[in-house]
Amino acid sequence: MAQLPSTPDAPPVVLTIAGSEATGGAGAQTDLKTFQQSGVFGIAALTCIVSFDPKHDWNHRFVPVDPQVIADQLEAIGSAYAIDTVKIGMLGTPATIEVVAGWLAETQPRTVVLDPVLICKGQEPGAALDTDQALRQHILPRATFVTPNHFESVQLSGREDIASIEDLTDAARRIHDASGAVVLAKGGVRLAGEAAQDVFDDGSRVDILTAPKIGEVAVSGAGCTLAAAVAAELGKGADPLTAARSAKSLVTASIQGRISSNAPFDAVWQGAAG
Ligand code: PXL
Repeated sequence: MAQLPSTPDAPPVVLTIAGSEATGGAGAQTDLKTFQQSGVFGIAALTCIVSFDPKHDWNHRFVPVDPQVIADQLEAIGSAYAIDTVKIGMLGTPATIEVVAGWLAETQPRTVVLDPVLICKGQEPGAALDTDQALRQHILPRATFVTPNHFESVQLSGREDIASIEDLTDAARRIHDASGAVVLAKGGVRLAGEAAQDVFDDGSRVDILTAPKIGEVAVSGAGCTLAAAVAAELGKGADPLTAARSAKSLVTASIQGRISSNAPFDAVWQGAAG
């Protein structure tokens, strides 16, 4: 049977390559909700499954998806759609990174938004070292837009510490210089003051994005939402700074509308953006 062509106002297709976080506060679940809220057709390739352990302080139980199964998902996706815009979230192992880097090299998507998840709450720092190294070496050079949080900005910039917006601005520039990507470095609740400030640096201009801080505790899924919303906006054709601004306002609304559960952290709700 012949396929009907997509309607002229068909939404852009945006892919997330990310992990599942079973409670729906972060990861691929969050990315797909963000894509829906942003008006793009969201699809996902799962890299790992994270199940918090309520009996052990809600630590992460982490199970990687078999590298061949990741390759299979990407094969199915790439055969169905010409992928132009990708968001990359948690990859989790060097083997996963190898598969994803190979697929990016082969497919050459125009826009690659990287949320450089170096370590998740509850993960052993030591166990993550090889993964961090592989991410820097094989994925970061393929990113066109990168959204490090405070910890990731310290790691990726090589700075001793980031204690002020000036430090974060310097870190963003260093990460841009090292990667060539547009950088949106997030201060979040980690920088003192009334506002949640992020530094945007595309190599030619630097902007400080500011929104009122909502509480002093980080909410699960805010970083995933930001990167997914940037990808969605870029997929719809926005320029990087406009995409960053729209994404930040979606995150602010999603934090404002957060939901609580029996887990010790609240989860963002993108639907609150209306
Ligand atoms: O928030 C970072 C993150 C990303 N992806 C997955 C996660 C987490 C943190 O819990 O579980 C799958």
